[in-house]
Amino acid sequence: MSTILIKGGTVVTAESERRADVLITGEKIAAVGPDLTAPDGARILDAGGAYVLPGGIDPHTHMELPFMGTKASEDFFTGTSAAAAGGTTSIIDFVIPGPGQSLLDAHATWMGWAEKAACDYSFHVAVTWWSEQVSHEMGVLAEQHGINSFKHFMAYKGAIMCDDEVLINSFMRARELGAICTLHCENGDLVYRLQEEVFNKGITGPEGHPASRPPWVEGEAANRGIRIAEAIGTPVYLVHNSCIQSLEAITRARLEGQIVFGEVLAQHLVIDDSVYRDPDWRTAAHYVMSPPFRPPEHQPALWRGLQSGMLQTTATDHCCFCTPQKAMGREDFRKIPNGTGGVEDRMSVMWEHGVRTGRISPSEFVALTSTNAARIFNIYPQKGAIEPGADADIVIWDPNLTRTISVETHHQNVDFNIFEGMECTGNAAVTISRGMVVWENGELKTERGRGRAIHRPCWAPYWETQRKRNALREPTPVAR
Ligand code: URQ
Ligand code: ZN
Ligand code: ZN
Repeated sequence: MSTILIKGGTVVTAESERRADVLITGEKIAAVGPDLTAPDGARILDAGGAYVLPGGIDPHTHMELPFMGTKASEDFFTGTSAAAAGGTTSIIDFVIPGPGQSLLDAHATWMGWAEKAACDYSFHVAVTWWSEQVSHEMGVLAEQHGINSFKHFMAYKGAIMCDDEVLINSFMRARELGAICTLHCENGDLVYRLQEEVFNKGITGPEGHPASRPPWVEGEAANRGIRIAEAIGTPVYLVHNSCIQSLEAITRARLEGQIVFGEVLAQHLVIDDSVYRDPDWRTAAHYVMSPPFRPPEHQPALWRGLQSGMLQTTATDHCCFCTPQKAMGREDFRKIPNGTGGVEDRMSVMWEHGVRTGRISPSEFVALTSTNAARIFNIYPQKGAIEPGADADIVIWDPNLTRTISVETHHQNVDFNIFEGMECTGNAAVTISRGMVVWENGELKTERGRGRAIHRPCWAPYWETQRKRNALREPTPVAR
């Protein structure tokens, strides 16, 4: 069994920073403490002057997703390898059955695709239709396959969109199972009509995309999803919050004691809607994703959401389509496959624009890139922790290591990079996945198929507070 001793680093957890060594035996962390001695035969990694962090967890990716008539260009091996190059050692991806398709069949299909993964993975399973069969299969997934989160798209009318009836049925079933509901919050009916209106005005280019899904379309769905969850008493997690309006909906609910979690994508924190005004159609189309990039004033609000604890996680929604795929919408922005990448860059971007600017501390960085997602999706301390018994998913983070993000050097399987040219100081020097060095000296050492599915039990302690808090809350006063 291999042994690694990480010497001389500063261990950073969501709670503290301290000088400590980390001893890894096999796939697990064996000891954490000052001046540990290396057993015979141990490999020594010098972390002097560097931080030692829990491996990043990206709770929102879409490797090889079939979507909008094509398929995302990143697969589970190349995507988890690129993730490792950036310090991320676990992903939570999505099983997205088509309407009428068995959730169990879809889960088996995605599990087959994920067998090639280089690092660990899990799935949110989407509920895109409703029947007794769906209800039954949610139970099988929760009880036998370690699925504790079910996804709901409130957008994408005519494809995978849930109406309120499906939301209500699914939320009630999730409550029975002790599962959490995750939500893509855009009013899909509104988007559909606004797209038609914009297109019929002759706006056919990528600039039509943000014009047809303004922030209040996201804010309406965020509030509606939260209120349905409140009425039913189900914990809820809103993915890719991009604007002030959804943040306000989350903040209000959390201040009322409801258990609502919010995610923000690294790209929404640093890229604004000016990208859609690029004269080169291809460049503008590269940034077509939903929710779209917003006017710059939304970014400081999202950072405040992270600083205040109203938003708890960062992700990437890594869903890559190459330029020829984006060109499917050359004459009609509604046909541009929605999605952008970033699984390799999230942690560098968060360090550069978060820690180095002073917006967040190193401990908050760990919470936002790893530990909070582990706690919310009930895989802590197996993941997201540096303590004996935890999986040895660790990053030696060199705060002085610089890199310029570029398609020329990235490991993602896509022909552009939305952060092109961004200079980042602070990067992963060494990434370890369950005790194996998968990235060091700028070189990937991942092994196809070494990744494992992470079992995520229901009834997370985090969510149990939901019911206690609801019970404690004052009954809504009867209108006088
Ligand atoms: O909506 C999502 O999260 C998937 C389909 C990726 N695409 C996107 O534009 N966000
Ligand atoms: Zn989405
Ligand atoms: Zn997504």
